Amino acid sequence: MPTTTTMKRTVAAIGVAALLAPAGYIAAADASTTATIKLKGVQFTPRSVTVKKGNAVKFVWAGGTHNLVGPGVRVGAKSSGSRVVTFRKKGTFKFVCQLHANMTTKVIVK
Ligand SMILES: [Cu+2]
Repeated sequence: MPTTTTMKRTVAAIGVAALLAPAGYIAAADASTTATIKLKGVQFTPRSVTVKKGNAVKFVWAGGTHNLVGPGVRVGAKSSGSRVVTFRKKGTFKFVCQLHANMTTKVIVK
């Protein structure tokens, strides 16, 4: 029987920390809010908005209970209020509500 030395080192360090790393935007109200996305029913309205780099998007809880999760943003479940998110980098940023399947929206920053 041959001796086999197997070094199985699974590097599974890719975890929550990486997923939660800020993607270039922070929650702040120091930029022009150029779009509003409502969380209502079982969906975001609209499903997509486009803003310019440096602008902000206001997420408004307009009906039902929802949380809001995106890169660098995590708001617990609630049924009213709002959150302004400023986008400082170009790209497409996806947001989800984990309480409702397929409840997603995206912010396209140009
Ligand atoms: Cu929801």
